[in-house]
This record gives sequence, structure tokens and C-alpha cells, in this order.
Amino acid sequence: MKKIRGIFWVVASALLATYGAPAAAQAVGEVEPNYDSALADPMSVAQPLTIGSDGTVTVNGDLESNGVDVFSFSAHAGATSCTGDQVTAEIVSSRSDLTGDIIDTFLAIHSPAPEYKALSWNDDKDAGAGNYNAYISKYCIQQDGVYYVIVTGAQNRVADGGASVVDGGNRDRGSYTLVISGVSPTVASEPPPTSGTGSTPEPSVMQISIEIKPWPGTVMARINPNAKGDIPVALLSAQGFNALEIDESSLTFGHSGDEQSLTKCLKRGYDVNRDGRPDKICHFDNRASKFEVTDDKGIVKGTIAGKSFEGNGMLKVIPEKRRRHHHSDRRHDRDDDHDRDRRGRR
Ligand SMILES: [Ca+2]
Ligand SMILES: [Ca+2]
Ligand SMILES: [Ca+2]
Ligand SMILES: [Ca+2]
Repeated sequence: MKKIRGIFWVVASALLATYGAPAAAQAVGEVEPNYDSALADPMSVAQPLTIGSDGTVTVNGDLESNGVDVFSFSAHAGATSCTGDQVTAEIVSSRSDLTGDIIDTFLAIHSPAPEYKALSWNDDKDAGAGNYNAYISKYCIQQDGVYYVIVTGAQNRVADGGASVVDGGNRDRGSYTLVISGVSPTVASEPPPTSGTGSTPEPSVMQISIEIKPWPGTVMARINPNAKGDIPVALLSAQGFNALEIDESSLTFGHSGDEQSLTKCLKRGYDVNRDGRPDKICHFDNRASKFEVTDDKGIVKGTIAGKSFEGNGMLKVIPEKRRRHHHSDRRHDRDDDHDRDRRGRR
């Protein structure tokens, strides 16, 4: 049953990607450290997770000997008991470095800081059948907040309060795949969950990634500074930056990044780089972008929720004398066609 569902999501997300809608599934690699016993609050460095539009996230992790892996996510309660998020956490596969057999994993869901109280936990999904992967089914979230899923080797576990680990003597180590489901998708306006001491101060200007003329097969955008028409630019979403939430009127783009060249932005998002996050496509007037022959990049600047961001994209400026060249005209037409295609799919 699990397998059929997995295949469904792969197919579904592939189809969605084909049609430009946000891919449903989120999959991430584990990032260490995510529990640091040297800190007064070891849980503060938990790895924040972005929940996909299907309410799930898959984490590919590695359990170190005596390890503790902690992941955080925002979850939401309903108006009445058990009508909000019902969190399922499951180790769907694991493999021990020592024996090649599965690791005996243990899972727990802990409450928001600073209590970090264990709310639900499990050792084995089906020990009788030799399945020692941990499985927590449909834990009802009673209160909005940042929750924690903790992976340990059974019978090790994190004590209530988060500051200490009860050592059950397990020294297994190896890889595992953790799937968390039943959680509200991470929404655009919601910052990724972080907690106090583990976060570093953010720089005043956020650096983002962009793609100039982001069409398939385009290795590097070519710009003719004198051509009429628009330059499409994709602003790529990332963790902590939902490009669909930018303040469109703040956008400037071109040679220095300060050019007032915006003509329009497409309303809906397209996942240009196929990372599961819809990206923002905006168009800028070619001439107003004021590119010079020596430019090798275009700069976009703007704000999101009152904060500044900036991104650079590679490009190549075609010498002016070639501006009437047949190829330039064709290329221009092609961009228009793409634009029409994409808008036509709304
Ligand atoms: Ca780990
Ligand atoms: Ca860890
Ligand atoms: Ca187990
Ligand atoms: Ca994307």
C-alpha cells in the first residue's frame, strides 16, 4: 500500500511539473548539526522543514552512533479536537552501517519550545514481522506551533525539556528515510521555523537566485541592448524566500540593478528549476534595462515583506551591429511565443 502511494506521488508530481504547477512533494537531505548537546538548548539547532503542498516532506538522513536527529516544522490545530493537522511520522526505510540490516529506529514528536515535551512516540512498526522501523500514526495537533520530530536509535530518546538524552545503549548507525505527512503545507508568508539561539543574524540584503530568459535549453541568455521588447526573468524561490510574495512594484532590473524597467509579472508561479517551489516570472523592458556590451550579468533588486533582496543572472550581450541579424529577430519571437504559451495555461 505504501509503495503504491509512493508511486502515485512520483507520477503526480511529474505531471504537475510538466504543467508548471508547484510540485507536491518535498524531499530534503538531513543537515547536521540538528541537535547540539553542548548548547543550553540543544533543540535550538533543529533542522527546519518545508512541508510540500501535499502536506508531506521526505528527509533522507543518517543516524550517527548514539545520534539524535531533530527536525522542526509548523503545524496547525483545528477549531475542535482533531480537526487540524494529524501528523504521521514514519521511517520508511533504514539500513545499518554495521550489519546491513535495518536500524532499530525510535521516533518521537515533541511539543514547541521551551517545554519540548514528548507527545507521541514509537519504537517499532511491527516487531513481530521483523520491522523495527518506527511509526507514529496521526498525532492530533491541539495548538498551533513549531513541533519537533526526533529520530534516535531505540531505546535512546530525548527527555522532556530537550536538554538531555536517555541512553538506552543503542549504538546503531546508518541511513534512513523519514516521511512526515498530514501537516499543513508551509505557506508563503510563514518564515521557516527557527528558534532563538541557533539562528544567525540575517544580512540586510537577502541574496536570491534568478534566471534570465529561463526557457528550457537556454544555457546563457543573450541580450541585444537595442532590441525592442521584454526580457523575462525568473526569480527562484528558496527556503525562506517565496518569490510569489515579492512586492512587484519594488522590482528593478538591468545593468546596475537600479533600472526602472519592469513591464509586468505573471500572476501565477512556475517551477522553472523543478525544485518543487513555484518561481516568479517577471518581464523587464530590454532598452530600459540599459545593458552595456561589457556586461556579463543582469542584476535584479526588490523587496519582500519590507526586506531587500538582490540577485544576479548570467547573460551575454550581443554587439550592437548584429541587432538586425535574422537570428536576433527569431529569438525575440520565440520569447513572445513562450510568454503566450505560459499565460495560455492559466
Ligand atoms: Ca544525523
Ligand atoms: Ca544529529
Ligand atoms: Ca525501532
Ligand atoms: Ca523553483
